[in-house]
Amino acid sequence: MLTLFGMPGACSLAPHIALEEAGIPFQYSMIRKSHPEDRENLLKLNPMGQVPTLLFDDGTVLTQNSAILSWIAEQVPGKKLLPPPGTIEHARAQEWLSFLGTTIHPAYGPIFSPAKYVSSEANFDDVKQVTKAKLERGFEIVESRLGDGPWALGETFSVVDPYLYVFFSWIGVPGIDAAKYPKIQRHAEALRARESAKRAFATEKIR
Ligand SMILES: N[C@@H](CCC(=O)N[C@@H](CS)C(=O)NCC(=O)O)C(=O)O
Repeated sequence: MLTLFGMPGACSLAPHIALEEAGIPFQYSMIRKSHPEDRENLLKLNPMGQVPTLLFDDGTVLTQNSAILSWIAEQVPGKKLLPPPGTIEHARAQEWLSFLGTTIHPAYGPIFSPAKYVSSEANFDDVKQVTKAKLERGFEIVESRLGDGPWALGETFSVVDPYLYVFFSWIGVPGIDAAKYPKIQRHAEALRARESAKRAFATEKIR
């Protein structure tokens, strides 16, 4: 059986929800921050020591959200978790995955771990403020791109949606007011109401 390595509420929540949506059998292996052996084991599979990491029965390992989310969607074409390859709609979905993974996600880095970005503690607040502004700009772009929804791609739910949800769910950490983004808020509420999300939240013991 597939094993998804994840941390509660981390970006690995996106493929967790996507696997639940797809109905692909899998087990969830929780990486616990308080258990260094969990990370040691993860490092044997993924040299970055990061989640999500997907382990197949034959020992194959797949990392990176965009690759994992795309793989999941492609296993169950009938569920339309991505538009058909070769279409502009598919390219649009990839555009969303890239934007979220390369613009929104990294902007949280200095907010969660400023010491990885600047050496002097005196600069921590500064780097956090700079990246907070980047995040606000990023979410403004997302807000302007969300049409009438309810989903990122319009009327059809896709693997883009849990990915967007995860990053919006962290918005309070840098102290950004979620109410500035009513469309993304509506999207988050719709996502939270899905059975797949409820099952993933229960497994990760998050709300
Ligand atoms: N580019 C990777 C980033 C993965 C990532 O940053 N994962 C975080 C959780 S959201 C993590 O594992 N952090 C722990 C660490 O870096 O040690 C992806 O898209 O999958």
